[in-house]
Amino acid sequence: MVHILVSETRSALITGLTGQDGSYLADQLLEKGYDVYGLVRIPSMPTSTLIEHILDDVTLIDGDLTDQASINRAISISKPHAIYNLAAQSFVATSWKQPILTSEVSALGVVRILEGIRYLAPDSRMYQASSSEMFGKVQETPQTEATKFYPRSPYGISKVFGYWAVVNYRESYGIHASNGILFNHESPRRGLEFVTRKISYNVARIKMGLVDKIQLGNLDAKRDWGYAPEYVDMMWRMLQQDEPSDLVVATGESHSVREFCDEAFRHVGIDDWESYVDVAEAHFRPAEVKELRGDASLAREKLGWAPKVDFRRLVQIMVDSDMELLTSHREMTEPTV
Ligand code: NAP
Ligand code: G4F
Repeated sequence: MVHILVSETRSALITGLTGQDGSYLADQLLEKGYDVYGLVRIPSMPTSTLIEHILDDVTLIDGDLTDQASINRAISISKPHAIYNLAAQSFVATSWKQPILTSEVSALGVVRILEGIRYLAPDSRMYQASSSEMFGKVQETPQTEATKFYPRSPYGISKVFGYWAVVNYRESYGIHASNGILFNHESPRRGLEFVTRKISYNVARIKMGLVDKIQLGNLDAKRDWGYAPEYVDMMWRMLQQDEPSDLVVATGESHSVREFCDEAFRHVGIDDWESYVDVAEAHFRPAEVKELRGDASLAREKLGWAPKVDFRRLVQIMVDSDMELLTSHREMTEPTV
């Protein structure tokens, strides 16, 4: 069971503050009374809308996961009780195009954080954003904490490296570091390059007559999709454990990209959605992860965690939010990937 740490104001350092998870985590930690610090890449600041609403409440420290000095500086300034390492080159498709950068950030970046903790904040607790992509070409279904990894992309490989770095620093130096093995989680704050948001955003555009069609890749890929704010809550819960551990966080259900389209178009009253979708070779991957489905029994048992937002509700939340966004005339620039 969770032991909640109650004491003086606690401080948390979040890497990846400007992303989907970082922004939700900051909201939740501020709500709990933490002093929140974020390691941020300065060029992203003027454009990051996800943290606009909390800019007066958080302390931004410029830095980069490829730069040890900036990580050390961030740790020295924030004196964190908790460090959430959420920063990554997180888009799987890009990891084939930028494998070295992906490894620098998403693999070696984890070691840099751990080294910073080791020398500057050995008593702080660390959360590492590990991923179901580590299971890749799955060796069993559903996947649990005991399932063997078989990554299928440079991104997946880098996450396996980060996972083992956390385990090794825990065992070597007694650092309180945990891996959350999170399955896909989505929300209105999801980047437009990821398939769920690409669909919800374009379904809204099609409904409003702003575009005619959407181009997608493999419609048969299946994912275990959950709702991001609930997954971020689990990150915090994991750091409240007396002993660090590695836990799968998932809904236990998988659905295909095709089903996501079906639900999203149906929600806006379009039944013949196939005529609005073109399948394009450019969106297929060199090696595909066909299906991911997680078993979060251990998280449920140890931390009392269970997802509440189901697949259909998730799709509705995302489509409704994009309809609202476009109704307020805020069209976004779509990435070309
Ligand atoms: P996201 O929205 O893509 O956010 C990634 C964050 O990393 C952004 O804040 C980005 O900053 C930052 N970043 C990228 N490169 C960096 C660098 N070199 N130095 C410092 N910061 C850098 O990702 P997310 O969906 O919130 O995911 C959070 C973490 O969970 C990631 O590690 C991801 O790999 C992992 N994960 C995600 C899922 C999921 O389904 N969402 C599932 C499992 C694991 P900029 O604004 O400057 O680009
Ligand atoms: O939305 P995706 O790009 O997410 P993917 O590759 O599952 O990765 C996400 O989840 C991981 C957890 O398992 C995270 F670690 C990672 O950081 C990221 O958040 O693609 C989902 C599926 C893939 O099988 C892809 O081939 O959708 C398929 N797909 C089909 N058409 C497409 C498209 N994906 C994208 N991005 N764009 C398409 O047009």
